[in-house]
Amino acid sequence: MSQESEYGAGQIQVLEGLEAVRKRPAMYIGSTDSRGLHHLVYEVVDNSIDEALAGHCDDITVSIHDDGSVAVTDDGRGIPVDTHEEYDRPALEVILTVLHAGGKFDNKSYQVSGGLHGVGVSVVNALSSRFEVEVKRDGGVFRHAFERGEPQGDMERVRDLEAGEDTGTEIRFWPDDDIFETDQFAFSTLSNRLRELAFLNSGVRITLRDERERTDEGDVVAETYEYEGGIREFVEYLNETRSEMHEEIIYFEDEDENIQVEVAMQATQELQGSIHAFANNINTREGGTHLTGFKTALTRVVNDYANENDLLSDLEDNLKGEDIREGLTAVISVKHPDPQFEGQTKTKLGNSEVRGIVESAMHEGLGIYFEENPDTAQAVVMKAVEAAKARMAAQKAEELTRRKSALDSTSLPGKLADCQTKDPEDAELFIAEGDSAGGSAKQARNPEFQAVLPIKGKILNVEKHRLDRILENDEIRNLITAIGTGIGDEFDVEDIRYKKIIMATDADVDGAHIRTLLLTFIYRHMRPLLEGGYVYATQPPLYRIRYRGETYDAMTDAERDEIVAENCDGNPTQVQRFKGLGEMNPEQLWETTMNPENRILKQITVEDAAAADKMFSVLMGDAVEPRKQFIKDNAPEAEWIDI
Ligand code: 0RA
Repeated sequence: MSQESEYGAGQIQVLEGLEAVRKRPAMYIGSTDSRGLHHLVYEVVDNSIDEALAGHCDDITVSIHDDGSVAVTDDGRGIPVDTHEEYDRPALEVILTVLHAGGKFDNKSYQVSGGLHGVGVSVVNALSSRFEVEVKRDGGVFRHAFERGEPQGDMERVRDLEAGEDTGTEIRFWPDDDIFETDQFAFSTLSNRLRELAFLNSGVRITLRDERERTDEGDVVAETYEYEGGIREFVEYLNETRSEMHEEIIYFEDEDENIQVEVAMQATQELQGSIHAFANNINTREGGTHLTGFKTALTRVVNDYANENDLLSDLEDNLKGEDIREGLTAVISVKHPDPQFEGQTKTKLGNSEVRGIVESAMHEGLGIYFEENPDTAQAVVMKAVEAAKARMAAQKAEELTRRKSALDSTSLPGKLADCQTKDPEDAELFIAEGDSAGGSAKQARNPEFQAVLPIKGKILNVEKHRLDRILENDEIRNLITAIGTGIGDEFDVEDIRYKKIIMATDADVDGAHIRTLLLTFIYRHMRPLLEGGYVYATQPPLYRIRYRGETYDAMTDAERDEIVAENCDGNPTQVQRFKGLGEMNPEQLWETTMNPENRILKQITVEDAAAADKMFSVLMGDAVEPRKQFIKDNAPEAEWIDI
């Protein structure tokens, strides 16, 4: 074959590759909603993190621009710009236009990141209406631009590198609005993930700049994350508002078969544990072999210590894992040359050899720590003994079992106005705040597929009580029975009765508080509901505006002003302010909040379990100052619990 036709064949392959990405974007980035949009940023940042892990980069900046684009800059080696032999094009162009081409270029011993979908930066290019790259390397500055993945002209060398000028890569992309349902980048979503990456990769400095916002002093809003202490500082951060049982963070690391293992942990007085496992920087939400190894060793080391020191005389049995994990904050991070991800959402680490490596690292590390710190060891054991006693007391009185089976029973709560359909796919449950909103909602609903459960006032703060107490609460029991799945270990999503569980609370402080209480409970005891995307909050409008026989709803003051100016010639017939759901008549409630045609629902997701954990412990814990600060810093997000 001649050079020319070979080149032609290469080009065709290029086009096919990116065409496929644009045809089925969800196959490559998971979804085209807000999650998918943010995934584009992570995909680019992952490449910079790989440079950092290979030891060539320590500074990464992510900038959200006010023209809808995001730029990621790093001080790595720069994407190669020499000619790629197979394609006879600059390597830079091949890497950005051929699926999975990136990996072929580097002879890294392993690529640690690569993202959950691990698809490479060419996918970001394919899904961007415009994509610009600037590379500093080989003594020059090179630029190239693309539109929907197609090169616009040739790569250009724009100038020489100046003496002492650093190498690196800058990628700026404009997500294609033909592909994505939203174009809004959320600072809090990006900051949570970038902070997490900085914790997981100690020494890398990551800056997030929001060019859309200015501080009171007129500066660009920016945060920098850099943690020399790595996951030790992650645990400190998670425990900021928890009361810890020992000063220093327990930390150890190990490497075996080219697999790196790091564990950081600290016991707290709280009831909720907060254990997070990562593999190659990916939050392995479904757990896996690293988490199993950690749990097995933890249970064994603590029981061995307790037995050797005669600390279990009050108990008939050894401590259970759950007793020991009560109040424990831990981060487990492994880096593996060839990670296997399994499970429904591909967030479960499958590599079987990891289990033993984590288990023995943990056995040795924690064993040594206990020997050297007998006071802490003693305190940890005593706390677990308390947890075990509470667990057994509840069991002995048959409380827990009786309540749990009562929850399984088919008798639905009397306050529930159930819907006619028994198909969870179509069924919706409105959890309405207070009896008056509940009453209105019962009148307003479409009983074919909409059920209503009124809940009274404030429900129990589950952050503060063990399960036996939580199950004494009527409101919570009604909720569990209505949803049908059970809770905790007994949770089974197969038994779900409604695939939309909608919190209908007022748009005021009380409403936000109740929503947070409900979400805390769901997060702690029915988390798969959040992970499955079954939990929603209503977003009722704040104003209804009438003009010349038309009605308009406004969610904010600004929206009201806009409608008055643009649709009502500045002179509306009526502007009605809705104070709460309970004050709407059933017809208004149906039109604004329940009718699937008009209503606005906000799906509540847990993008990031560590951030969610932190948020719930801050929002629902004892410490007042951090809570005030958190709400101040996260006002819109905290209000909507946008995790
Ligand atoms: C391929 C090979 C090499 C580096 C990169 C890609 C690279 C990609 C990105 C994306 C963002 N920043 C990046 N930095 C580097 C290795 C090149 C070499 O051996 O010098």
